[in-house]
Amino acid sequence: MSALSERISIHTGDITRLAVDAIVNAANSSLLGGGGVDGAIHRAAGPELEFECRMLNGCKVGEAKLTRGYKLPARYIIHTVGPVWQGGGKGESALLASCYRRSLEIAAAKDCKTVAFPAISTGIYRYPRNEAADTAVGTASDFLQQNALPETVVFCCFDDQTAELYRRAVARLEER
Ligand code: AR6
Repeated sequence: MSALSERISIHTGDITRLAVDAIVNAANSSLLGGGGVDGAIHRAAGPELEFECRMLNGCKVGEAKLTRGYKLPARYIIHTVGPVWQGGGKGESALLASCYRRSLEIAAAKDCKTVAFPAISTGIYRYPRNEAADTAVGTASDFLQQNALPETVVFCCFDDQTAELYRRAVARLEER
């Protein structure tokens, strides 16, 4: 087992249930809630989350901002805004990589040992799942190789097919 595969874990299930130091939210630039995983996180965290989010003045695509986790088992929520897929020629891949990198930087600055990510942009924002998994795993792995924290990155997939894409993305990276 390489150090990399020991520090990346792939989980199938609901990210709001994970008792980790921080979960990442696939938000929109208003940070005031929405559908998908964002809606689930706001429902599970409770109304105080939106109250804190209102003070943050939104968030740019590719950037990330931190709040408390409120009623979630996770201590923090890192809200990031993924790109809307527009065919791939509008810098989507660099913006998606930036979401992962900025979220990991914030997690490290808060001493988070374990951080869980959903598959950012692959739902309502229509980013192709396979390409998104490659970017997620590649960016996280670069970060882990250069930083001691977080110790572990969890990719929390909502279904088994997505989890399988992540397993293959990790395997491709380890073959290199
Ligand atoms: N746990 C883990 N993953 C989940 C969960 C959950 N509870 N619920 C959905 N997913 P999406 P986006 C998966 O649409 O594409 C919101 O309205 C889902 O299967 O939540 O970045 C925001 O406010 C998919 O793989 O986020 C924005 O407006 C992944 O999470 C917009 O949607 C991301 O799907 C963001 O769109």
